[in-house]
Amino acid sequence: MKEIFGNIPAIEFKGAKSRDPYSFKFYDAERVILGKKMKEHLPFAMAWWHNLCADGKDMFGNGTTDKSFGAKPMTLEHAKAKVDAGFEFMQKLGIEYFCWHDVDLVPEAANINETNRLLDEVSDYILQKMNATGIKCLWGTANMFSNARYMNGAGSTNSLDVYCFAAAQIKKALDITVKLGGKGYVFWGGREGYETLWNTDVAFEQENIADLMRMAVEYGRSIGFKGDFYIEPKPKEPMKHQYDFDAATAIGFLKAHGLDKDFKLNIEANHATLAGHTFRHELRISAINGMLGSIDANQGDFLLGWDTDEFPYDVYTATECMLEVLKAGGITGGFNFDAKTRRPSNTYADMFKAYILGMDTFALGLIKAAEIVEDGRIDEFIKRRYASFDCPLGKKVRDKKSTLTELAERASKLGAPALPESGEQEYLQSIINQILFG
Ligand code: XUL
Ligand code: CO
Repeated sequence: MKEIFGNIPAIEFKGAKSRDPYSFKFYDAERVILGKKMKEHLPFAMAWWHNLCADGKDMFGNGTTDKSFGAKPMTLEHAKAKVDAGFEFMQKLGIEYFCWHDVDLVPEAANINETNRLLDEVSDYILQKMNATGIKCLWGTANMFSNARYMNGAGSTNSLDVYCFAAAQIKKALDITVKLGGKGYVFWGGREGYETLWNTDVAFEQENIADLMRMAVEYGRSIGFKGDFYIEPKPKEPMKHQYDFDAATAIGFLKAHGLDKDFKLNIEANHATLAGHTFRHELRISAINGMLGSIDANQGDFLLGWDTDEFPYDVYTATECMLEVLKAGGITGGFNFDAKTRRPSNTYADMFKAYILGMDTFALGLIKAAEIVEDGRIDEFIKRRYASFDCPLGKKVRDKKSTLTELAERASKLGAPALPESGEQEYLQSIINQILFG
């Protein structure tokens, strides 16, 4: 078969000094870090939508990038050309996974039965490519936010017909996820939210969203889906108020509706910052609740208040992320680049350079996070910081066996406690700089 990216070579690791733009500087798939190969720490995934579909169109202008891959857009031939392009792309970069929405794979037809037929055909073709290359599906999802019918949401809609349509899309997307052996199934509640309380019954909408998830779990398990369901929290955009605001909100929602055994979270870096959190905060909140499932690896722009989905280059943030992942013992999902090239970066070559940047950034993050773990000073400091609890009364607190009366007795003997020891934030931050740049 004729190559689509014929002028671009397979990307190899050439080391930090390499000036070859088509080489990894830090991502060395086979390099062992803390007992595990880099590629096992970092199961990277290609996002079908940004990489194979998005052409740079924005609210103010037309597309800048040709993603026809030699076929007429909105045809089955084009859907298959995207499969060819995607697998060639992943093979050249050594990416082992991909993620998709139903409408990324095929153009939506006028009738859902026809859309589903197209999905069957294209997923057959994807499966052939998967078997030939060993590339795997990380997760699938249904796009329940682009079509006008979802203007009031999918689970949160006020229309029973639209609610049924959402159910049908989820059912089919789960069928395809199982067919492709996907490790996960994502709910990003794009329009699951509201604009104004003057027309909204929040309790009813939230119950219906949860029930759609319950039905998805029931159906998924009945057809043999053994992976995790994920919620991908995001506070706003497109809706003003979104129900999955952040990790803590999503975890509370899952627990309140008895969905926490089947669901974990897919944490996206740019969504974290939109919620006014750091990426690291969202990862930590998920991890300590046993719900860190997968990661959408991108970054935002602090000068812009929307979801810019940039390829990650911020090594400091990537290091924090990888430290959280190492501390959590790894993730069951992967690192999906839900990221797009900037609009003027409009060539096929830019697509490759963008992934090289993202993969190298996370590889550097992993290398530096491992150095922080091996250095040990941060861990020691945190342990020491809570050392006052290492006494019989502190142990009772840790074991949740203390009473207000006995704690008050100790306070009364003290009269007034001494100030806690310094938090030494500046010293700790200087250790991080020393490890990053020393
Ligand atoms: C949107 C977003 C989505 C999800 C999948 O902000 O992140 O692409 O990752 O629906
Ligand atoms: Co995302």
